[in-house]
Amino acid sequence: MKMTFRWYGPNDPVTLDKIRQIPMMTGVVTALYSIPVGEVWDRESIHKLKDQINAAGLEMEVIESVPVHEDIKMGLPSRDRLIENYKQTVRNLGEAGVKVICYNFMPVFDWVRSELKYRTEDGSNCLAYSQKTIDQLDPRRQSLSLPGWDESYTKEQLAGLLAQYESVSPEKLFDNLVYFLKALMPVCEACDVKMAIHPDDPPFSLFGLPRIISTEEGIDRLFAAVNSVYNGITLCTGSLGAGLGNDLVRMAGKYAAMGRVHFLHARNIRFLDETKEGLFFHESPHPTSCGSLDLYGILRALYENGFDGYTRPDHGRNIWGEDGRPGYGLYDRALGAVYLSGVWEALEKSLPRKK
Ligand code: DNO
Repeated sequence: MKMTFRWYGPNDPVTLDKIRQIPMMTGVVTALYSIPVGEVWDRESIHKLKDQINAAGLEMEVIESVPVHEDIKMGLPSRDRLIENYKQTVRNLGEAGVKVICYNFMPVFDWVRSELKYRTEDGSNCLAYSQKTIDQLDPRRQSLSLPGWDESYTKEQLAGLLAQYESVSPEKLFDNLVYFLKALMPVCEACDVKMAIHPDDPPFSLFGLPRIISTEEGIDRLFAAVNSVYNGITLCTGSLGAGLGNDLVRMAGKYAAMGRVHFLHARNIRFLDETKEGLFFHESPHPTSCGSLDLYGILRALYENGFDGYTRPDHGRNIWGEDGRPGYGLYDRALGAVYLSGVWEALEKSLPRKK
């Protein structure tokens, strides 16, 4: 397992020097945030970023994300030109030693939470999701401020985009994803860059928009439709774990055995209401006993089935007075990294692998 840490670039208050001091940290996961979605990431900017990271003693082998333009997701005629750009970005990243690209295919919104600073009983705060709160929001009417989505849309642009999506069924979205990946695979194979789709977070439809990478069935279908090891997933435990029917230990073992888990986002969540209508969870410290997900069981299933890839501690809480970027402060993620590395060391020293 290669432990990495998400870094939001030179303006991130969690600096490379701090990340470097976390035990067993090998690299950062980052992106070129200034390039508009759909444009080619040029060699010069990629190398500049890589040099800066390498100079701090860290690697840049995983990119999160190269965002996919909405026109590709909707299957508009402009998609072919945008896919050509994406291919060139893959080539340029491959040349710079990047091995994995994490991306998602969620229409309009990336990850969605209803609360950014949910206060937990130990005095820390974290991200939380309340179905009841989300059900009261209407992005067609209100200005939303949700973490993790592009706030560069005006209210009118957002309404226009949502209207365009009314004709995009889940079937069509799936076909558009397959079209995108089939076009990309030869380049990925030639450049040895693996695509790792991030599951929908949360893993069900929101605001009437389709979501298709939410369940074991959806992932199986994608793997069958584009049957290349370069078409894999980012196993995000917190995202898939919010889907009440998802058996994460099973999925982790199965996809690791297929060699399709290219990146692990390890995070725990704690359910306070597990009904569909009242779903409420908040993010919790990473260890198994702190949340509702069996982090140990997931790591064990991955280990036993041959996973040895890139991992990062996903979202942390704000602790010790830190007021970090939602989910991405330093301290709790650092604790998470050390917990994950500790579990992994114990697995390596005590258990054989199945393959
Ligand atoms: C949230 C992240 C996501 C992820 C994208 C990948 O914390 O895991 O925003 O980066 O979905 O494209």
